[in-house]
Amino acid sequence: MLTMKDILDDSHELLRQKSQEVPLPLSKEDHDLILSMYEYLENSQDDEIAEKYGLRPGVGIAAVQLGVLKRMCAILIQDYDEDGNVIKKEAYALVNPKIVSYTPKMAYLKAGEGCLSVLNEHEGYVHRHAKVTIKGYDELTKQEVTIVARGYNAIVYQHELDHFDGKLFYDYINKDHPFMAQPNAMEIE
Ligand code: UDB
Ligand code: ZN
Repeated sequence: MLTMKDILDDSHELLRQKSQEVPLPLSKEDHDLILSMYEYLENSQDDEIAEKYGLRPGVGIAAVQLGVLKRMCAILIQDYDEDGNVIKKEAYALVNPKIVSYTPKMAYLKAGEGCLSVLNEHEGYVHRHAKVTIKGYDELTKQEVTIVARGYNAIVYQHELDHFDGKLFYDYINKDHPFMAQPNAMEIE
């Protein structure tokens, strides 16, 4: 199973390189890797397992964060009710996902972003498209998928897909005015 020691930090130059498209169907090696990435997200969101292995609770992870320059990422975004039951789950193991359209309207997380590969805090707003449509192949369901993501979910996909092109969230923070919102940008709590 993957743990924090498998995840590269941003001092590693691989994180700044471009990932390559992956041939389908996946090789056994690529299949095992993307499933273990998805499993990391599940484990990290399980309080007991996360505590036992010291996992940061992740909502997304890209292959390059494990040192593999391939355009693959896993996503696990869950909503819970007040008793802690999952009421909504968005789960994918995406191969070659691509943004096919987006709204000009922007959004940012009020609390800013972090990254499994970034240990230091980088404060400030990270503006991203408020709505994106993504196409790719999902290795969990073995089919081509079209995903329409809004708000927080849209931010997660853009953060992960940026990893494919060597981009990190803090590249987008305005150095002089980190908390200056762009006109008409939507704030997400
Ligand atoms: C994350 N996690 O996974 F509401 F179960 C962040 C880290 C960097 C803090 C681990 C996160 O937002 N977790 C979270 C939030 C919840 C419920 C829950 C877990 N990422 C993914 C990443 O680094 N991918 O490369 C950073 C996010 C910042 C904005 C979008 C992705
Ligand atoms: Zn990241």
